[in-house]
Amino acid sequence: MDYALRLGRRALGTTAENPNVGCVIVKDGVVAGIGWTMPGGRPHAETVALGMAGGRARGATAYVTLEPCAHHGRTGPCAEALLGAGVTRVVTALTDPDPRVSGGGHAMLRAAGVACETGLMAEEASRDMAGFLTRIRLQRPQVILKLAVSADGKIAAGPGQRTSISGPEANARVHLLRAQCNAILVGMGTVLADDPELTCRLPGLEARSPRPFVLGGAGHLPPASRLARRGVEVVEGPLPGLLADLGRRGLNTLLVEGGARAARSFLEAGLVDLFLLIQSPVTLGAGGVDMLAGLSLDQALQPFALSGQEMLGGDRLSVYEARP
Ligand code: AOF
Ligand code: ZN
Repeated sequence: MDYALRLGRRALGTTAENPNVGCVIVKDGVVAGIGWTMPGGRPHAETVALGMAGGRARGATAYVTLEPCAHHGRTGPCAEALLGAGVTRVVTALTDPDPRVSGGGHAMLRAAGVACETGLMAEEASRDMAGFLTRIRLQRPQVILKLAVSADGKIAAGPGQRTSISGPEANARVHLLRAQCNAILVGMGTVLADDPELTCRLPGLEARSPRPFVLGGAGHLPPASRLARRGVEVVEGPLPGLLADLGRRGLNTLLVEGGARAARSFLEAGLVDLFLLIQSPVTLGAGGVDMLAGLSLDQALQPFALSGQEMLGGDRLSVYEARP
């Protein structure tokens, strides 16, 4: 299952509105086939793994990170494909909350006499597929807030000044995160101050840039800005309605990259699921721009629990998960 989860993670950010599922087929202790959900959401992971396994799937065990689907979509149900290939045991991490599946895949397999267990590495799978799970359960994308701040809690040396705060290792991690998210959003203040591009610039992953959005309100999008030239959507209005709209459009994950006012709005609305705080050792001084536009970090972190910390070069990344 650990291997299947790793395979599923390769597809992060590429499968919306589908989840990023991984599948490993094992016959007599040997891996016979592997697969993950293909870009755009089809073929599903099981179909890919069965294709590789061929006749070796007969009598094999399939490890799948999500319950095999039971509905007729663009192709037949994966549960049926597993049965057709002669798989005799299926182990899954999670039940699929999609109302079209929701236990139906497991039931179909059991009814046909397949040994079927679920719940293996469920916690890890819930983290990996949090985007899809959040969209199905809350009808909105999972919101990941990322902020890079100085040792004294500033995001820029002064108002309107583009300031680089974190080092190359942290920046590379942020670009990987962009590749793994469906959409990215910044406030108009950040567009005016930084003129960001919001693309993934990791070698080989350039095609995986998330769809860009700007939260309007403070001024207009300058026609000569990088985002205007790329084509960006300016969105406005109360955040819950805005997120519901992104959810209806099939986006599983939204990365909010600042600035201070956008971060504060999402935090105050209780709409941040994952808060990634990058703290650099540099000091910007009293003239710097406060990281949360007046909201204290202690207060902002109240609804979160620290779930991990690591050093990225000289910068510290702290991961906070919203408490359920
Ligand atoms: C699986 N394996 O790899 C994925 C699954 O629109 P469709 O027909 O592609 O179906 C989408 C639904 O299928 C999606 O909402 C989720 O319930 C399931 N995704 N299922 O067995 C996979 N990606
Ligand atoms: Zn399927």
